[in-house]
Amino acid sequence: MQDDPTHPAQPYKFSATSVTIQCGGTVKVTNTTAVSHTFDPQHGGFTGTGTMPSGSSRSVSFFYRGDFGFMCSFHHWMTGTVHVT
Ligand SMILES: [Cu+2]
Repeated sequence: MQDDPTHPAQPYKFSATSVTIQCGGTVKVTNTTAVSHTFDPQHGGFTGTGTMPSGSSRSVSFFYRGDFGFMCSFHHWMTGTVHVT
């Protein structure tokens, strides 16, 4: 996650909103902002991180093929999709 100075009313975003990985692979998520975020599923399909404090990183594994939406539970405009092939 990173700051988004182009949207002052929505000051955070995921630096990548579309990610493609192979089944069984992982996505590494890093919070580069000063506040907490999450990397959680919109409709299931993977185990979310829960709260990630400022400066933290997590690796999230994907064990099912398909397209899985992710979001920040604190900032609902922060969304994206992982494509698992
Ligand atoms: Cu957030």
